Amino acid sequence: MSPSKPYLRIATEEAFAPPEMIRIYQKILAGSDVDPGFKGLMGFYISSPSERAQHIMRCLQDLDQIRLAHMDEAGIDHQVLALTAPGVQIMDKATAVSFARVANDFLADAVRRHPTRFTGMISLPVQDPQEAAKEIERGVTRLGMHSVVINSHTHGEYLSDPKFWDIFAAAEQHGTPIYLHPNSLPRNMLEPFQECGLDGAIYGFGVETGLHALRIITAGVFDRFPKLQMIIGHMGEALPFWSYRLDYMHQATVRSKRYDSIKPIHKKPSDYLRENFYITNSGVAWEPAIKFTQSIVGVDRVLYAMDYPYQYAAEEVQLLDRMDMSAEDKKKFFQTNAQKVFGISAL
Ligand code: 1DF
Ligand code: MN
Repeated sequence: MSPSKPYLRIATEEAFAPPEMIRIYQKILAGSDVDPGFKGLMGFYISSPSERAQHIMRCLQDLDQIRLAHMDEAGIDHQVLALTAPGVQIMDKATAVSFARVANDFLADAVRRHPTRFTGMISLPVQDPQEAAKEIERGVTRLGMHSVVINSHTHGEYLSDPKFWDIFAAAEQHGTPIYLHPNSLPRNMLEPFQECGLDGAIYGFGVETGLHALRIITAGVFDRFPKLQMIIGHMGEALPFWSYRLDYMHQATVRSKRYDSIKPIHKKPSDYLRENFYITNSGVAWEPAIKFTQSIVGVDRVLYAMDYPYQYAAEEVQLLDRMDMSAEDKKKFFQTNAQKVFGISAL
């Protein structure tokens, strides 16, 4: 590598959508009793004539020339790709099981075409935890993938429910970290966010995904699966900033025996953040927040992400290049942490 290029830039929360998935989404959107959060999110992107929506739809469906040109333009050497939210989790169970395989095969093909540019995350039919566990195995052994993406809740259900824990068992067994990515808000949470236009990436996504990660922690998932690793974007969905209060109030709540649903766990909530989570800066090209998060979870656990194509901003890359941070830590942030977490071999 030349001295002018002291690290490669690996972006770790980058979205794609096979055209066939858009057709499935169109069918769901044309049905009755459509999930209102899904309608507000994917209904918008698929049908809006706005320049932003049309551009995003085009970029999502391209895993060749358009995307590679944008990566070159912004200086992104490598993308870690995830089926865009909500992925297969909005589908009925049978469609989710069959289409997850199609989407993972589609992604594996793109990685085979551009092995030095793309790495894939395995999509899961969370609706069927046993099939999801099998898909992790297939993704690892047949498709050469080493990480998993789950788009937060599935029809309003959370992974804190032990009925989903076969997924955690498989992820721990195969050493595949799970990227807990946002989804549109579930029905029972949507209204107070949507009526003021704050349900999406501006705020609602972070609130709901942060809640989900916290539910996983307080349910004792990491006591049961201590080697399990998760990844959360958007600067940890603000959880690092909450750490002190979470730790204090968690022990106070447990001791007061106020809720049956919040039982003692082995460690403090922030200990799990430090030991079981990686955090990406997707959507947050902001030096103080990145450094604060590094100070909470350590420089080995904070990674770069762009959130292409939803936040394609080449100038943010330059901004982050100029962060006042040691060369060693900056290389961890942009490159080597991602290589380790996502099992990236070809660069
Ligand atoms: C948006 C943002 C959409 C993110 C996404 O997937 C997404 C958005 C549908 O702005 O509507 O992944 N994001 O992660 O911030
Ligand atoms: Mn995203």
